[in-house]
Amino acid sequence: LRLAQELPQAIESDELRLHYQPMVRMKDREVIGVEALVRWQHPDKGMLFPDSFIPLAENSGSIEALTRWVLKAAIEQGSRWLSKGTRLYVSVNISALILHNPVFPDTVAKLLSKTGFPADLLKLEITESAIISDVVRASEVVISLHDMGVRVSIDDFGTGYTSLAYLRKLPVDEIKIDKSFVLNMNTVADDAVIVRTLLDLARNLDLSVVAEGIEDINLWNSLKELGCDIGQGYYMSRPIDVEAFSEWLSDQP
Ligand code: G
Ligand code: G
Ligand code: MN
Ligand code: NA
Repeated sequence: LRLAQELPQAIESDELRLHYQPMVRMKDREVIGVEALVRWQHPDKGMLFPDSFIPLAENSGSIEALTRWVLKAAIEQGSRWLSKGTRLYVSVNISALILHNPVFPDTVAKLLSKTGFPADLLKLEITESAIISDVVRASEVVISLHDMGVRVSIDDFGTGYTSLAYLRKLPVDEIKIDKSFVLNMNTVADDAVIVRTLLDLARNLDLSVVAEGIEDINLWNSLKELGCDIGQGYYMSRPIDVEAFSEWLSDQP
């Protein structure tokens, strides 16, 4: 409760940070984007992870301000990279509440026009449950974002119940296969079947696929062989701060 009360002030006084995890095109190992993941550098408690404060933000009305802060920071960082000749898309996680807010596309449009950041370098990760819980509102928002050129990705794919009809009707660009399936695909036959089925589904619907949770080279090789488009996971890098990320990037062959 105390944390929830502290959050608005923490956002104001810039206690939030972004960490970045690379997203790698599997066919040629090119780093093409990052997922931006928020942390709270709390003055007493140290670095807090999103699972400990995103739900509080959602329940206490701070999620709008938090999302705005994250989007602005991610877009500004993407712009800094771009101005140095590093073209990376930035992918931002969006809560259900935000996805159901009809003014959200306008917020995004304003942030993009202020910075001049290309809309097609911004990706928004939404969950299946956020779509299902209010299909009508979510569709309107997703359609507006798509019309602006912003990319939309379905996060944690396979864990929810998105009907195929929605996947086909909504202008979604990509699915992210949840790490719970990826992590054990080389040891649990059912998980391998699920991953292959999701890859087939995505291909048939002309969607790009990200596999998250690639923790070792065997998972990398299996997914590459299956034709997965983009990989993300500890095998390449954990989420790290911007300085560490720049260093990591310059070490890539
Ligand atoms: O590495 P990690 O602990 O960052 O992420 C844990 C969870 O927090 C993930 O499910 C991720 O989607 C979520 N998350 C991370 N950053 C944000 C954010 O800026 N907004 C929202 N809504 N969720 C986030
Ligand atoms: O739900 P979402 O996909 O937004 O969450 C991303 C989360 O996955 C973050 O908490 C991030 O730290 C975590 N993550 C990223 N790569 C790996 C990985 O290879 N293994 C595991 N176990 N978690 C990962
Ligand atoms: Mn995500
Ligand atoms: Na996920």
